[in-house]
Amino acid sequence: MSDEAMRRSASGQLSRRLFIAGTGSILGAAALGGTASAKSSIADAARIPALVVGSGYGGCVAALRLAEAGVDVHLVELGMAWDTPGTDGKIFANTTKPDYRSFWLRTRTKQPLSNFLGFPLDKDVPRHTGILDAEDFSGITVYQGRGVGGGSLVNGGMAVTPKRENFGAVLPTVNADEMYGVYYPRANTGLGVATIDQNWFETAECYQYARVGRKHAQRSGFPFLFVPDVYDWDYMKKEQAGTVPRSALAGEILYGNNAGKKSLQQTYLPRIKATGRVTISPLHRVTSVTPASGGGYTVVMEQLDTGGTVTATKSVTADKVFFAAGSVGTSKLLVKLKATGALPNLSNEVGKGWGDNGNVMCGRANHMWDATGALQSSIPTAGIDNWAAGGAFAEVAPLPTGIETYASFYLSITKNPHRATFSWNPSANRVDLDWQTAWKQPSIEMAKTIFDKINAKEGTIYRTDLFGTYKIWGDHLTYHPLGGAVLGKATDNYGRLHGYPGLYVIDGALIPGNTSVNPFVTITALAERNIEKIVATDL
Ligand code: FAE
Repeated sequence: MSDEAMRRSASGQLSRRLFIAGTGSILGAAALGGTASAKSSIADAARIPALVVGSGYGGCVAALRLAEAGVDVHLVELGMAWDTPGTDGKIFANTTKPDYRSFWLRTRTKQPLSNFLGFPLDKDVPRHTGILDAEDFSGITVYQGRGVGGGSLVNGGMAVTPKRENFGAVLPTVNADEMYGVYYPRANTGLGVATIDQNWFETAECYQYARVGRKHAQRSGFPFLFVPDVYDWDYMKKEQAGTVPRSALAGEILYGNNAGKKSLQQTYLPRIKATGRVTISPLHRVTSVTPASGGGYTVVMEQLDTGGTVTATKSVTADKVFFAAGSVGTSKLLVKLKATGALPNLSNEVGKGWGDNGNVMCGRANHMWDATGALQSSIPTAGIDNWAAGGAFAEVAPLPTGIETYASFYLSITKNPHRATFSWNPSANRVDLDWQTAWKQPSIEMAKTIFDKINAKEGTIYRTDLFGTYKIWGDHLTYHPLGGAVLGKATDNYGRLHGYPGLYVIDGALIPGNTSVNPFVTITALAERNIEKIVATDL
């Protein structure tokens, strides 16, 4: 989307003409009338060549490449379309003011950073099919995006290709030469990845926090890296200059960005719509996939209203089904379908190998001479690399409160060895995950290899007020769920599910629990690799 389009979008003045021009035919027309009108969405009893479950990175890559190969695709998405302004004229809510748009079917927010200066931050909100799902399992809360565009709608856009020497541990059965020669470059181009102008970084008020983070990292001898992102850096410069409506500089991120960020809505999805071969059905939840008597698969789905109530149940027959509901969504579906007899021949590996990418958060309290700035860009742009020596890569993250906090905040990705398993719980009629909160301890130890050293060097301490009262570590959550249908185990080496020709996994469920860095570039690159093979050999 151009800067002009983003400005209009941000101020809620998106014109009908601009919108249709920008989004293509079927979905554009339907979206203007609200969400997921019957006309735009998938028809009951349809017979279709390919159905993609979920519209995050894996789902968008699959839909685009299948459509380009001449296949008609139905892309079915649990969340909303996120193309219609809300009551304040904006599509997305601000992180500092969560409202009905912010959380997936909750009546109270569950913010990752739950407290500040001793005060709890959560508040009541109307129950709505909002954008961020805080999905609770017994030992962990897994944050995920809900909507057409999946996690790209809510994430920080940090677009990191793992170091080549770490790739063997990330995807051991995949040819690294092909990934680094072809598919990582393809993913980076498709996603619009770019690195901040480092001259601008040195003076930008909104990155004072990152410069303080760099000073502290380097004084303790840690390598400090600039991290690429999908944010439009030219737009951010204009935000800082005050010439466009602010998004990253207004604290927008967790509940969506009204401008600036190149989510899948600005990259893969316009290309998908331009093929004219893809029907997108938001607010549809796939609940069952079974072999159909005449070949292909019967796919059952529920249509929801924005209160989460089921308004229709549809059943279609698809020749091929691509599971792209995210690591948790895909794993839960497959585990249920195997256990309940819908797909009994799925591999016993289904549901296994799930990890949290070693996520753990913490904050540090700086001295008064190390102010981190009242104005902070919500888009992180740098990290501290202690992976080889200590098993941790720490994002220097913002704390965009609008006031000076003297705090440095970090999301660490660590080499946590624990892997959890999803299993069907028949009495509760749900899928459980056996992760234990205590399994975060190795991640804490690895993060401490960085922050204990920095604190000792700087004479500073950890913040204890961000995740509760006197609690240092954000060890109850992950932003990066990975695994559950691991490549080469639950599937073959290209995501084909064992036992069922025509069923594929093409999302973060394929990746065995850890990518050593933020995961979406790897998810996208692996999807590009796999779909190329599937288009060439299976169509
Ligand atoms: P995903 O993007 O989650 O898409 C799955 C889609 O399937 C979702 O839209 C679901 O609503 C939908 N779905 C689920 N169940 C069903 C069903 N039954 N029927 C129909 N649809 C369904 O999957 N990663 C980075 O690399 N850099 C970052 O800076 C970063 N920051 C993050 C910040 C936050 C707050 C969060 C939550 C995540 C962040 N991530 C980041 C993680 C990243 O967004 C995530 O790895 C990818 O989005 C996963 O991509 P998938 O295609 O696997």
